[in-house]
Amino acid sequence: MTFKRHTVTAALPYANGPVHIGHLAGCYLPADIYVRYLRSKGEDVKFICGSDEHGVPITIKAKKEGITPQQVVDKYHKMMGDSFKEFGVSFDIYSRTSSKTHHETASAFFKTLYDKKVFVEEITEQYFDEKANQFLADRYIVGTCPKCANENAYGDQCEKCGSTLNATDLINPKSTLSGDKPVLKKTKNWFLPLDKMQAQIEAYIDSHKEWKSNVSGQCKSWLNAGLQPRAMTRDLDWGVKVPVDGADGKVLYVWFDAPIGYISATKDLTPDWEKYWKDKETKLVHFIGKDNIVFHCIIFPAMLMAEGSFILPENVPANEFLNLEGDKISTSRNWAVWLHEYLLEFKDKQDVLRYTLCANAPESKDNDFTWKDFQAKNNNELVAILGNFVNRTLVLTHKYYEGKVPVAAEYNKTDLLLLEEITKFPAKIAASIEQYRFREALGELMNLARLGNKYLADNEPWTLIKTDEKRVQTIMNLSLQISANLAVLMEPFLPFTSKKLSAMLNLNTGLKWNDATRTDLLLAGHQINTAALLFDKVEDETITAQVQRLEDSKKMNEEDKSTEISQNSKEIKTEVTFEDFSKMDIRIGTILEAEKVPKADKLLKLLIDTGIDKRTVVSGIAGYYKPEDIIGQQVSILVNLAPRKIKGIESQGMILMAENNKGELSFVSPTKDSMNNGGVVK
Ligand code: B3M
Ligand code: ZN
Repeated sequence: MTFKRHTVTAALPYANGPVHIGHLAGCYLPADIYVRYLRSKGEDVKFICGSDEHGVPITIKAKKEGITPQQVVDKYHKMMGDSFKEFGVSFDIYSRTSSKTHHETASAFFKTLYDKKVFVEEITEQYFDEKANQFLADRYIVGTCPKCANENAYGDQCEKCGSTLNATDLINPKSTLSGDKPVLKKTKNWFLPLDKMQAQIEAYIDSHKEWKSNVSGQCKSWLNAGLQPRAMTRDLDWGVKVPVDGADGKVLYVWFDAPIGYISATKDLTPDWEKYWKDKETKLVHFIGKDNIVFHCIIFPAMLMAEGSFILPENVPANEFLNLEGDKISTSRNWAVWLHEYLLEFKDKQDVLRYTLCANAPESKDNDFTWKDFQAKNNNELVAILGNFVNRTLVLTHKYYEGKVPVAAEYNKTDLLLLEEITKFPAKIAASIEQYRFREALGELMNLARLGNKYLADNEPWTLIKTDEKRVQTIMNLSLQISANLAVLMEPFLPFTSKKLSAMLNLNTGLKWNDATRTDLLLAGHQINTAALLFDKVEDETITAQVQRLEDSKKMNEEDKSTEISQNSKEIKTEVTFEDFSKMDIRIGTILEAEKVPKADKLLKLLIDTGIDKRTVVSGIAGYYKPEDIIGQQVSILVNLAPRKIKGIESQGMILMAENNKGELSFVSPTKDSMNNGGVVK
């Protein structure tokens, strides 16, 4: 089936943190390559994205930072939008789900299904926090996993054993809001009866045998397990209000509203939006990461089917995950390469990261990003193959012909073979892109540069120039044609370099994909511009610095864990005897000196007069106290704690701190000035 137009979406990222390379490799980069290719083919395409601003992750982040959910999403929406743009991700619109259009669209969509009596209303018992006076989303409940006894399992999942859980499965459930045991309370919600739609959804999935195997595999396993009704509303106050009577204090389930975000973003983009969502001749493709498969392949299609007037996704090319230096990317552990930081540190090197991430894309299995590999891809491929070929061609053209394209007088057998080869590339690369095999496509692009390099090396125009000027003209003409074709074909992958090269070649703007089947894009006599290097080497120091930064965050995490001051808890620790307690020698001391520990945000190095001696203690209080403010402060210090090294400094003891339920710290110190250093705390 051929299509008249394309709607391409990339998953709406949660606006609760900046973009990292895992996001890029997972969906934004392949989606961008696909869309740029379609545009180059002259297709009618809309590329849709925006921030997902609802859902529990946002409210959790807000609580953590002590700001409102709106402040969280405002901050990250701007940050993500800016860095996508600078990286060359060419969305036609980057919208957001807190927009008015979205609230109206999602709300109307729900109302349509409600009026069609699609939903099943059900009263269930949900956990409620009486102190916080609110129902608890799964992520706000922790307890013991019934399968593996992990004490910190969430209401929806145990991260230790990987089981999917219901909040009511947890043993000893606790609300993370108040720390109290939540109570079960009845509440009404609206369910999408996926069980009744099983056959319809199965038929839809079955009709798409061409989907990637990682995608259809996940769909099959959901279908085999039997689809269950799923609540499309939640008892929460952040999100799109449920637009029916008797639904106060409820919002749409974030996975109901978020995919509708694609539709509302298209509405914000063009008054013609319906063409892109309701016309059978439109091809709808969703680029996502593997954790979003079920929502895009089963739940969203089910919603669209139930509504009735929309087309269904034609393909959902999901990628697996990208790891970093052998370890899972993690925001909380700061184990990531952040896009905004990369863009600052590697100015004008967007294409190097685009190249590395595409060449290493986790298309069929999880894959690893390493800085060493980044360096190797840059130095051995971009510089040594692509950059080298183009540079030799342009420099020689300037040297021999003052930058004017020479006439190809006559072709010999090698030339004719080469000409034939060149014309095949657009179709080869296109075939891979159309099957969402971007690594393979990029490999083919590089093969064209390799072909050019080999042609130059085999024919040695720099030697021939002394004996056969005519021949050199042909060689240089052909090399220039290859360079021009490269400029066109690399655009989806390396848009910045394509622009640079096109400018150097003084190439017609507006060339399309199929123009690269020609071998006469540069006419004889055409003047090219000054040559500059397309890529420069990435030096060892640069890579070492990046690896060091990651090492530092790993160390920091380990130290954070060991110096972490235990959270407030209602539970009393295991009983100890008086003997146990009296083993601890706690004294009054005075802080004599205080300074920050380099490269450790939370740590201060203190010199303390204990009345017995003067000793160094490393303490995790830098978030609460400035060094200069605590000189002279009296403290309680445990003096017989075994010394240990923190950040290379030997810490000889521990000062006692009180912590309130906001995590704020205060010294435990005597209230009478007359208490002398060395005085015993008992
Ligand atoms: N925000 C999940 C994620 O960022 C979710 C995607 C929504 S796509 C409609 O992984
Ligand atoms: Zn478990």
